[in-house]
Amino acid sequence: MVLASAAARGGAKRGVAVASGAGAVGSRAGRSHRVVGPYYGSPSPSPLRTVRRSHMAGRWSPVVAPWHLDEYIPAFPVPVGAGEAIRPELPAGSVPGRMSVLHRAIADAVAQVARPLVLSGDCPIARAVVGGVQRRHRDLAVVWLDAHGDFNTPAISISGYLGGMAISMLTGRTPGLFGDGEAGNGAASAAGSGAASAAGSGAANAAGSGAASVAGSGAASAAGSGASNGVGSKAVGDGVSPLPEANVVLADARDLDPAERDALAASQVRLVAAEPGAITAALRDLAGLPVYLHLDVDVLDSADVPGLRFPTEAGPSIAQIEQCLAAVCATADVVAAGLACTWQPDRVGDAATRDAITRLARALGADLAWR
Ligand SMILES: [Mn+2]
Repeated sequence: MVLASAAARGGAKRGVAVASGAGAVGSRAGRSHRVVGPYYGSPSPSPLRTVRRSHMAGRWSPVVAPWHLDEYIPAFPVPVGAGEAIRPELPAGSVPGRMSVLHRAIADAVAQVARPLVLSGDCPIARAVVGGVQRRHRDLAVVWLDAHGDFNTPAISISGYLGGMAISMLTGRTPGLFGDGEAGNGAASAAGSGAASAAGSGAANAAGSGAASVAGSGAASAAGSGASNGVGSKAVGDGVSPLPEANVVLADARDLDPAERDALAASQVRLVAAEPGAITAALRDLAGLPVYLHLDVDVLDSADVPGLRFPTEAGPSIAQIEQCLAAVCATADVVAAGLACTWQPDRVGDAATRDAITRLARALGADLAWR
């Protein structure tokens, strides 16, 4: 097992395995309004018409999942109208086992609203969001903006940090990590407590290389032909269907570990620049699929968003990312979005943090006010 200090930023990410006290159970159900009706304006296809189509997909329902892996974040900001933050009681045990319980609670909350906008403290929660959305939309495309690849696995990660594996989790590259059945206890026993502190248990390595060996085959034919197409032996766990790699558009990912870079290059994931035209061009191949739009705020130049857990310089400005978000919403049916608010826990409650979240949400068409 390797737990080295890594030069690469992704490698520097570390998981923290401290069990946190748990609070009351509370999954929220918000209201949302799915507007169905005629389009107005030009009768012929046009950008304006497309914008209206997306705009009429419905109002956003904010959902707050104030967690980083299995740790509750007390200072996490909660917007008006979001209801109670999701805070199930987590069992003692391994970090993946605890996350499994958490993710099932989040998936349940997400499934109860038509158009969830999920504010989270990490990226792996995307697994729960996708799981909830899949109950309504079987096939999904994912647009993922992140400074990192989130494409590590227990087998290749330098640090073992689970937050750097979020896309691998979604695409079934971490089978056994959370357990493949319904129960979280399965996850705990499969992943083992070793997974909490570092990647290298034998079980995790075996699972990871198994995933690598089936990667890519058939996933290219992804669009619209069934979420399980070409990913038969992959597993996400907790009833979540693996996403075909080709359904994932990964924007930016400027900070990759060497093995992660190789894995991405050999995969079907569509790696693009964080530019509106590049993202929408990649989405064109996935036309017709509803989209889950995920943003890790660390995609932003760290100078613009002080206090991040894993700041990465020389990134896009807020204005550029706003354009990316708006472009995706204008050209695709964005049925769910996630803003991973990966600030340090003592900075996530800052006024500047709320301002940044407000701007990003507004680019999606959501007006957030704060309690
Ligand atoms: Mn991320």
